[in-house]
Parts: sequence; C-alpha cells; structure tokens
Amino acid sequence: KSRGLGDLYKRQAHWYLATAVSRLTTPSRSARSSPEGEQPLAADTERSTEEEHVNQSKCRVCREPAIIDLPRHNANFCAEHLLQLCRRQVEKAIADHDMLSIDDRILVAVSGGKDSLAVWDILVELGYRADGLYLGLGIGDYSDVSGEYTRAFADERGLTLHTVDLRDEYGYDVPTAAKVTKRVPCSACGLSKRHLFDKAASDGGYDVVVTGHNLDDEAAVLFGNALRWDIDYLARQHPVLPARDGFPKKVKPLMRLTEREMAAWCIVRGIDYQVDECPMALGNKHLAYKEALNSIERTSPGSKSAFYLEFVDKMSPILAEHRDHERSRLVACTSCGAPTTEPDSGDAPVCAFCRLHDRVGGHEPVPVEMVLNKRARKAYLAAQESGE
Ligand code: Q46
Ligand code: ZN
Ligand code: ZN
Repeated sequence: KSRGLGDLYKRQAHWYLATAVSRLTTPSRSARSSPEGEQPLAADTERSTEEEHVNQSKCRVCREPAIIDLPRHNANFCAEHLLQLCRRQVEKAIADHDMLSIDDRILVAVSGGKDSLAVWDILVELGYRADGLYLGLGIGDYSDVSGEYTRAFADERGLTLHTVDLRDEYGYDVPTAAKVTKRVPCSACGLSKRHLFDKAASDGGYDVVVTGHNLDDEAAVLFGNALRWDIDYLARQHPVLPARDGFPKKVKPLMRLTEREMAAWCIVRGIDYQVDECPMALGNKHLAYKEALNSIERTSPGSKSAFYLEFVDKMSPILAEHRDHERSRLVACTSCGAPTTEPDSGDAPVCAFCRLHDRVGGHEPVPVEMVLNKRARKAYLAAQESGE
C-alpha cells in the first residue's frame, strides 16, 4: 500500500509497538473501527522473546502486563493507561496554556501521519468540535497515500474533512516549487501550509488551528534555534500563538507527548497512518537534531522534555516582548489580504505566498526525484522500484 521512502528506525519502532500492542489487546482488528475504541487487555499466550522484556513489566497503574515503557516517566503502561496518560497530557497542555475552549470551532491540520490523526482523535474524544483540513502537496506517492489515510480516518468516524489540492487550486506542487525557486522543498512547503491553513481557518470561520507538533518536533526545532541563538525564531516558538492581525489562533496540544507515544496511541486506537517519512525530509537537519536529542535522552531520560517544557515555562515569557514587537509591524498583502511584513523599499506589500504563487503557478509538474540530492534520489528510486 505504502510506497514512500520510509525511515528504517521509524518502521522498526512502529513494528515493535504494533506487535506488542496487538498481542495484548483484543479483539485487534474489529475494535479498530470503533471510535469509542478502548480495547480490553487479554492474556497473552505466545510471546516472542523480543517482546518478552516489555510484556514482563507491569502497568504502573493497574499492574496488568505493560505494552510500553516510558523511561522519562520511569514507568510502564498497559494500553488503557497509556491512553489515559495521553489524554491527561493533552488536557494539561490545553489548560496550562489556555489553548482551547469547549465552544471553539477547531480546524485540525491533518497530514495523514500519526500525530495529526492522533490529535484530531484525542480532541474529538475529549468532546471538542474539530474538523480537519488536508493539503494535497503533490509529493508523489507519499501524498497520495497520506491523503488516503486521512480520508479513511475521517470517513470511518463521520468527521468533516476539507481538502485543498495545491496543483488543482494553485497550479503548482511542492517538488515544482522547489525546482523553480531553487530552494529546499520544505521552504515552499512550509510557507504554503502556513498560508493555506490560515486562509482556510479565516474563510471557514474557525476560532483556532490545531497542529500535531509533538514534543520531539518542538524540542528539535528548539535545538536548531538555540544552536544559532536565532532570537526571532526562538521568540515565535510557543505552543500558543494568539489570534491577531488576521492570523488565526494556533495551538499545539501534543507539546507534552512524544512521537513514540503518538504511534502507540494510534496503534491502540486502531488508527492506520502514513508510517513513511516524507521523501523530501531525508537528510534534513530536523531529523539530525531529533537523533541528537534521542541519544541524550537514552543516557539521561527526561532531558528532552525538560529542555523544551522548561524553555516554554522559563524562557518564553522573557521572549514575549520580542514576539509582540515582531507581529506589530504587519500590514495586509495587497494581493490576498493576508498579514505580511511591510517592505523597507516602500513597495506595495505582497505576502510570501502570493510571491511564490506568482512565480511557480502554472509550471509543468516536476517529479519528486528531480529535487532530491544524489543520495536521497538513489534511496527514493530504490524504494520505488522495490515497491516498498
Ligand atoms: S511535508 Fe513538506 Fe514536511 Fe515534506 S516537504 Fe518538508 S515540510 S518534509 S513536515
Ligand atoms: Zn494499566
Ligand atoms: Zn498574499
């Protein structure tokens, strides 16, 4: 089904969790379609030696066999209490940072990956009114498969999903934009995503945009920003950006939960998601920062969450003034009306999205492999060929 490039580490972690969970939950597949979905634990009869060390450990809460060990909590959890922990961490993030109120109309930015599907699932389960928005980025099979997972998730649960396709509606896709602008794909991709989520939220009358950024994502971004002491980016790195000057409010309810916990949430809840990494991500710095932090975390559990959560508690208030100053210089784009910075030249302000769209809209599509570096292209083509 999935033909993307894939990330060996991620696949192994996914497989390991999936195996441990499926052996300890029952019924496995039939419960998967249930949106209620908390699955009872069952006695595990035939365990492989690889699972043995997790399965021998007991849940901290109920002493039943555990499905996951969480060294940063110095504890193991069964499926039911893992879900409880995830829900509580989301509720804490929402309460601590005044992210959402129960009356809000919420738009979730969904990619088909575990984090965005999990956050949508958690919010709906907690009683929030949340619709989804999927952007078709045109990144080959990766986008096709991601879209399929997203649509299946929404259909199975009767949730409202909006879709915007870059190629159909704006005449370009991410690989083409990267080729024409001669910049890394993530630059055009991130810019398009931010603009189109803001636009969809304001067009659709939504109060807030939710993204699935998790603790690993935020810690990796913080690590990169701190390596350069990039004050503008550090100031903007906050789990809540309030609505202002035409920007919707944006929040990150998964700020206290890791990638691994989100993968486990999806597996226990029966959510099928895109396991492959975006082919454009191979070799990017973000992944290298994640690996660096994971290696610190292995020798010193809890470091990653302390690094990020203490930043939010202690440094973010200090940087708030800088953040406010940045936002106060915004004016309306003369082409689309979105907020943008005022040009020093005295020219009419045109936002970065409109400039990108003017430049790349209408170009012939460029295949994914054309914008990968040599190593990434080789791996991508090999994965395509093997039908992976
Ligand atoms: S989708 Fe887009 Fe990511 Fe792929 S091109 Fe980069 S930014 S890596 S989240
Ligand atoms: Zn338990
Ligand atoms: Zn514009």
